[in-house]
Amino acid sequence: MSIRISESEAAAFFRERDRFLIFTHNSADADTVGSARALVLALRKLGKQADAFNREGVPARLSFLRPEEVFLPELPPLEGRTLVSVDVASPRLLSEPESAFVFALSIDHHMVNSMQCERLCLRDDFPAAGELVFLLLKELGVAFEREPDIAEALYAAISSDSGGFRYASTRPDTMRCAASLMEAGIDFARINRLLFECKTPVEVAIEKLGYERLELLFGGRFALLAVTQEDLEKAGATAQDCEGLNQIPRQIAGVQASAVIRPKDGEIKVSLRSNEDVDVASLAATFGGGGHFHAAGFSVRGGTVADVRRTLLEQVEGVLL
Ligand SMILES: [Mn+2]
Repeated sequence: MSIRISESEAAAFFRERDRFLIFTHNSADADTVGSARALVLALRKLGKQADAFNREGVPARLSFLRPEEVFLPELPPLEGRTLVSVDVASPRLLSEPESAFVFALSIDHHMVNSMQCERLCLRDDFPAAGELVFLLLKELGVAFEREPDIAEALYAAISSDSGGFRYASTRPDTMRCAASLMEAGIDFARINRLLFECKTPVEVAIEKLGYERLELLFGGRFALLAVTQEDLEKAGATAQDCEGLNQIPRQIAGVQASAVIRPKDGEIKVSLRSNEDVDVASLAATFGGGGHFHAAGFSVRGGTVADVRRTLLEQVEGVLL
C-alpha cells in the first residue's frame, strides 16, 4: 500500500534525497519523456544526481526533446538510487520483469494507478503528468522563465497529453501553467508542429492502410481500425510508427467511441478513444486495462487481431449511448 502525498510533500521528498533514477512508460510519449527530462534537469540544477531510464528507448519523433542528455542507455546499478516513475500507471507499462521494482515515488495523472510504490503523487484531474511536475518544480523553487530547457520539456508534455490544449481535461490552470512556460521564450509553435503536424513517410504509409481497414459499426456510433502484422510489414512500419492511427476512427462525425487494434511486442494492443459521455476507461478495465475516461487501452497476450476484435465488439454496445 502506498501513501498519497501532495506536490509540496513530493518536493520535500526530492529535497531530502540525492540520487535519482526516473522511469518513463513504454511507447513513450511527450508527456512521460518531457516530464522525466524536466525532473532530471531540475534535480541536476539542485546539485543532485539524476537520470532517466526506459529500456525500450525514446521514439525518434521525440528526438527534439534531446533524450540522450537525460536517458541512460542501460539500467545502472540501483544501489543508493531513489526510484521514481512518472506518468506510468501500471508495472505492465515498463519493460521490466513484473514486480521487479518498488518505486519510492510514483508521479501520475491516471485514474487507476497500480504501481508498486511507497508514495503516490497523483492528480487524475490533470491532463498531463507534466502539469503535476510543473507544480512540484515550482515548490522546489525552479524559476521557469530563466530555464528554457525545463520549460520546453514541460510545455511539450502538457501540450501533447492535452491534445494541444483542446481536450476536455484541459483546465484554466493548465493554460496558466502553459503561459508561465511561454515566459521562458520557448519556441512553442515549433513544439506543437513537431507534436501534431509532422509525420514520417512510414507513418503516412501505415495511416493510408489504416483508412482502408476502417469499419463503422453499431449504426455509425463505433469506429474500429484493426491492422495485422502483415499490414505493418506491407507498410514497412514498426509498432512505434502506429501512434497516429488512434486519431483516424475517432474523428468521424457521429462516432461516440473508437478502437485501434494492432500487434505490438508479441501482444495485441487495443487503444480506445471516446467523445463526450462514453467512458472507455471502464471498457478497458473489463479487459484488465486502464487509462482515462476518454482515452484508455489494454493488451492481450496470445490470440489474433481477429479474435481480439470479436471479443471487444461483444462488450462495446453496452458502453455506447
Ligand atoms: Mn500522460
